[in-house]
This record gives sequence, structure tokens and C-alpha cells, in this order.
Amino acid sequence: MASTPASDYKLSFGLWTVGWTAQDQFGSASRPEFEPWEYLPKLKEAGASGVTFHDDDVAPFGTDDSAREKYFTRFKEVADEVGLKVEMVTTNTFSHPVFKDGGLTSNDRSVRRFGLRKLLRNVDRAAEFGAETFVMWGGREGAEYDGSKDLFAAHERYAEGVDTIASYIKDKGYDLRIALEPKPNEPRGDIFLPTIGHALGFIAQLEHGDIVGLNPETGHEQMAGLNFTHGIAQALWAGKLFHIDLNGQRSIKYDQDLVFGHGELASAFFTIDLLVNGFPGGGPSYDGWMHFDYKPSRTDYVQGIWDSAKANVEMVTMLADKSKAFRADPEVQAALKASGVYELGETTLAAGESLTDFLADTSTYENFDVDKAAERNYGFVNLNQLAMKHLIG
Ligand code: ASC
Ligand code: MN
Ligand code: MN
Ligand code: MN
Repeated sequence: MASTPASDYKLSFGLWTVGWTAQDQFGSASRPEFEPWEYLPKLKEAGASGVTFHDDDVAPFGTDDSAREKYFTRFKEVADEVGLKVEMVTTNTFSHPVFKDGGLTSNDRSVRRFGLRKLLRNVDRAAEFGAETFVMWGGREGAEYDGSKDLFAAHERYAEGVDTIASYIKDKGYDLRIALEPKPNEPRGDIFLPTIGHALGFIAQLEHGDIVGLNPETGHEQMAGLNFTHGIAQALWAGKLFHIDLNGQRSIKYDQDLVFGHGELASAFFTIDLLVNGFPGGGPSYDGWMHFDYKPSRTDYVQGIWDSAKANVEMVTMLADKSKAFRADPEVQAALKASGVYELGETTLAAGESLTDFLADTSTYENFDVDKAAERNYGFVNLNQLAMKHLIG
């Protein structure tokens, strides 16, 4: 099967990923820093067609207005020149110490008002640059101590903040949607909206939830011990998978931000299978960007930035090819059928069947042979082994 060129997928990178100089809690930077636009030609070369940034990645926090405009103008010029779309923009409400107790949920009202202004200013930038998605990762929205927050008020203030931004987008007529990014912990001991499920529940309570969806990150769900593919499947089912952050994570520990597929490989296979091939029986499919939010390892120098960027693109491309071959394989199709995967697409009640008819159908319950039904061999192991053969065979 011919390999799909990377350019056939909408692949993008956060500027802060390749731009990470590898300063961590235990040591100083292990790589030099370049000007924001200097990363762009090499991102394109690595196979990206889009780039994203936090406001402060392009113009450092506190830059005066005229210098700030120069940074953004230069960045956009170079992005246009090399052919990278600014598909998403996000806001840094976590680095400066003013945000140490959060941007939208700080106990300090003056900080919340400052955070909201920083966010709204960046909405204008997102619209100006033609971004489709405005990601909100509330890294500092949370707590270390349960008694330090009125947890009801915290959710009220979070909803107030997101609704205010959404209504601003609508008032301005911007063609932009908000995508919330869940994460269970780090940098806070506990972050609000820790998982996809929590965030979906939150969105359902919003006044302007129609333009608010999700930007789930592989490793963030896995840090909570959850299944990422199941998570994005529920987001798709709810019509809320607006954007996605792909990376790698090995088990429940600190946020590793490895290259996609360098964590849970089998899980990565089924993530790409879902994103590229959709649900086996149809249903909503993902047509958004596949965005890498990873970190080049601290042990790699400048060459490693570009080795790891290319590795992300290769992993998606290889897994897409393998998952397509998996779905096209007649043996797999027979196994999917034998396993009842397509059967699940049939409604449990027949079309037009009334509840009265259902209750009167003795074949359903009174005469149902439970022992025989219990003997069914679903063949899930066989099916999974076929997937593994396609993955590593
Ligand atoms: C984001 C985002 C994250 C964090 C993290 C910052 O915007 O999606 O996961 O910021 O990458 O280091
Ligand atoms: Mn992460
Ligand atoms: Mn992320
Ligand atoms: Mn991250």
C-alpha cells in the first residue's frame, strides 16, 4: 500500500515544543534558544503544515506594545513565507508568578480580571491570524489543599471566564471555537477539569457551550490511568472533539511529553486507527488537526529537536498506514464480524418497536437461552492479535 505523504494529514506543532530549551525543576537549559520564527522552516521540513503558540512564546510576557507587534508581524510573515498555517492559538496563564493560584479561578479577583483581559487580547490575535481553535489549558487552575478553595465558587468562576470568552467571540463574529484541555495534575497538585469526562460535564453547564469543545492530550489522560482512545471516542460521540494534542506517556507518573507512539504503542495504534479510519460502523469522524504537544528530550541537543519532530510525523504516518492495512485486510474484516463489532451498531429495540411489543416478546427474556448465549466466543483475542500482527508483524 502506497504511503500517504505527511502533507496529506493536517499536522501541526506547538512552538513551545521544539522551542523548549529543556530547563526543568532540577537543572538549567540544556539547549540554546532561537528566535520564534527561526523554528518555522524546519517545522515545515519535518512535515508540518501548521504551527501554534502561546501569546508569550512569540512575544515574551511584559514586552511593550510596539515591540510586541514587531514580534507577531515577523512571526506571521515567516509562517506565511514557509507555508505554515497558524491553526490554533493558546494563552499562557501559568508561567508568570501572578498566576500561581490560577488565571480564571485565582482567589484574588484582581488576578482573575487581569487573566481574563490577557485571554481576550489573545482571542483578537487568534482571529487576526486566522486560527480555527482557541485552546485553553488551565494549568494553574487548581489547588494543593482542599481547604484552600471554595470548590463551588471555583467552578462558577471557571464557567464565568469561559462563557465570557465565548460570548466575546460571538459578539465579534469571529470564526473561532474554544477547546478546553484537561489534565489531572502538574503543575498544581490537582487541576480543575482533570479529564475529558469532567470537561464534557463542565461544557454542558455553560451558557455558550455550543462553541466550546475539547483539546484532549494523550499523556494527560494516561497520567490519570485512563484510556485515551476511549476518551476521544466519547468526545467525538458528543460532537466535542475540536482539536487534539498527540504525545507519548508511559504509565501514571510525571507528564513525560514523549514523542507520539514512544509511550503506549498499542494504544497509539488504536488512537490513529480511530482518527484516520473512524468508527467501524460509521458515525462522526475527526477532520481536525493532529497537533503534537511533546518535548524533545533534555538529553538531546539541537539535532535532537528535529529528529524528534520528524519522529512524531513518522509515527503518525506509519501508524496511519498500518491501521489502514488493518482495516482493509479481509481476515480482519471477518474477525470484526465474528466478534460482533458491527452488531453493536444495530439498535437494541427494532425500528418502530414499541416498549409494549418489546415487553411482550417472550424470545427476549422468558424463552431466551442464557446458557447458549453465554457460550459465545467473542474472539477478541484473535482480533487483537491480528491488530498486533499489523502493528509489528
Ligand atoms: C499548553 C498545552 C499544554 C501545556 C504545556 C506547557 O498549551 O496544551 O499541555 O500548555 O505544553 O508546557
Ligand atoms: Mn503533557
Ligand atoms: Mn497540551
Ligand atoms: Mn503539555
